[in-house]
Amino acid sequence: MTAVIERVEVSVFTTVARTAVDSHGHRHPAAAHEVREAMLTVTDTDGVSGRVLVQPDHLRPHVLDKYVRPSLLGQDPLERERLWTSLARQQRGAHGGLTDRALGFVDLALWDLAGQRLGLPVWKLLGGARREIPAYASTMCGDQIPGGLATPADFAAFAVHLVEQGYRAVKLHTWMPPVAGAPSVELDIAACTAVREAVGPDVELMLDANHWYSRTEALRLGRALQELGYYWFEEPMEEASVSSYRWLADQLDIPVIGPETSWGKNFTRAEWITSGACDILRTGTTDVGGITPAVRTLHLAEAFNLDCEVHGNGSGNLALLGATTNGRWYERGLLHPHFDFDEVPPHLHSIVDAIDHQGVVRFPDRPGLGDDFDLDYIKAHTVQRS
Ligand code: LLH
Ligand code: MG
Repeated sequence: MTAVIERVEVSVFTTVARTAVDSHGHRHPAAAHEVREAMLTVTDTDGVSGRVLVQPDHLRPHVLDKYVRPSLLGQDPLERERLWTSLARQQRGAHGGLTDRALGFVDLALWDLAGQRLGLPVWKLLGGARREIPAYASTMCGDQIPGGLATPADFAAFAVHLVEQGYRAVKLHTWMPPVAGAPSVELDIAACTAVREAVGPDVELMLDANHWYSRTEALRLGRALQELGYYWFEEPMEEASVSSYRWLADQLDIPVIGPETSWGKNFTRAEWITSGACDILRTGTTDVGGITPAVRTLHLAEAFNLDCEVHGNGSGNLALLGATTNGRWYERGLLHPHFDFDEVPPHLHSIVDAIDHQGVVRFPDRPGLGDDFDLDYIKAHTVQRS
């Protein structure tokens, strides 16, 4: 008999973090402190579970009871296309209550379940296009931390350190509010110049700046980047204004990449392509509503001869990149001189995206998404279930 979905649970547990987000959502290093994380578990009638770490604000009890459980319970967990579509079609009537991220978390759990059931890593289930990928080092945003990322010289010194570790590409996130004095086109240009001078011409460099510049500020910054031989220019302006990005891309030689944060899943990405608003498309499992629509965006971009780069780290994005050659890099980060990205947090046995000395990440052999959860730790530290 076909197994069907029997349980959908979110467990909130305590763990230890060494980063914290500021009032604008940017992550910075912090002293070790206790935080709450959450795991979504979808289990079928054969006892096979799919698991993914989630942001519980997107999967509150109301969202689980009103949308997720009615769509999933009693259904075949392997029919992801049908389940994703059924959930996505409920977004209109949910008036913002059922987010793209919520769709993404559910879809990731279903992909993990499929991998666990079939004993295969998701990147192979998706087609297996390659076994490894170069990572770019993606820095945290500029800050005011002594010896951190407070000055152009700090960015330059950190970039040299990252290249020594093996990375062949570095992406800067420069200063953004609420950091005092941010944003500043002049300071961004100074940091980008210092990094280029420090690492030389052979390292690929990218910039992800402010997200709120005006058109003229973005153009001035983009012209400086192309002089410095940067590889792409990311999210300098509000992404809802597609015509602003077309205006920018029309005037620059440096590839403009986007959108990252725009809602609207694969549909928005299609609009960016046909509007000529980007030279490289952007997707990501939590940005577009899961692996299922992210695969669609990768194939869509490919058919327009556009690269499509995947935003963000984690097992879902890694699995996606193993299924395509249309994204050239894995975004590894966010990195900072005062933060050890490779340290294994207590709720994991190992990290999914270790790099070798050439800055390359190998796709995991473990079944499912490949996360190496310490389920005993998570169970012992669970403080809430819904
Ligand atoms: O503004 C930030 O903190 C970063 O841009 C962050 O959102 C990061 O995830 C990103 O954009 N990476 O490309
Ligand atoms: Mg970005």
